[in-house]
Amino acid sequence: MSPFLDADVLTRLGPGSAARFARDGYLALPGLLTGDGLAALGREATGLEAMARRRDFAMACMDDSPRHMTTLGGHVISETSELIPSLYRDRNLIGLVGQVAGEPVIEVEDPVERHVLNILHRAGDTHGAHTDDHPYALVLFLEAPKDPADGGLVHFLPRATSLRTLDHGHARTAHHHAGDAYLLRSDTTAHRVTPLARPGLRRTVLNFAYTTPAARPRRTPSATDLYG
Ligand SMILES: O=C(O)CCC(=O)C(=O)O
Ligand SMILES: [Fe+2]
Repeated sequence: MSPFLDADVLTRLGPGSAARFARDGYLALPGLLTGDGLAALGREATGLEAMARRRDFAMACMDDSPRHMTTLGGHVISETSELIPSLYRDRNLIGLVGQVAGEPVIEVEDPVERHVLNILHRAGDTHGAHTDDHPYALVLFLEAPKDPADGGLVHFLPRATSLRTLDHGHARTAHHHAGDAYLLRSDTTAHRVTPLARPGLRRTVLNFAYTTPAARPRRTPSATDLYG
């Protein structure tokens, strides 16, 4: 395992992680990044932020849900960073994702979508409701508000029939700290990130997308809208 990842995260979680993921469409992976991993990826993200672009729009293909955030697509990340693409390809990390997913997973070919950087850094910044084009998303937290009352929570509903169902009842929210991660069944779980509650807060994540040999990616304009 890379020195930047805690190889024992699934052991710490105990048995039943794959079953919980299948039921919830979500599994928290607290402390997946080691202290060294968080520091190195944090430095990398700080360097990349200068190249990232501000986005403020409603995404038409996702029920006009809001995007108020700064993003950088995988194609630009690959030109600048060795660390992020090599961590994305890490065989042990891909093995861990497959263990939780309950099926072997593979890298996404699309250079834009495979690994992206999302930064919320202004009051009200939010990554609105959507589903992803690829089946699995591993989200790594580099910065996050410490207090759940400050927002930046993941709000999600597995097996969602529409994005609107996120607002009705059974959806869950989850709070994470820097160094944590979660795995999401991201093509069928409606999800969003709740707005940052006040100025002075930051929430920075890397999203690693994975697929399966059998999956046929949905082709929505969402990645081009947000990272193109
Ligand atoms: O920031 C998050 O927790 C979710 C990111 C996400 O949904 C995405 O990049 O597609
Ligand atoms: Fe997503």
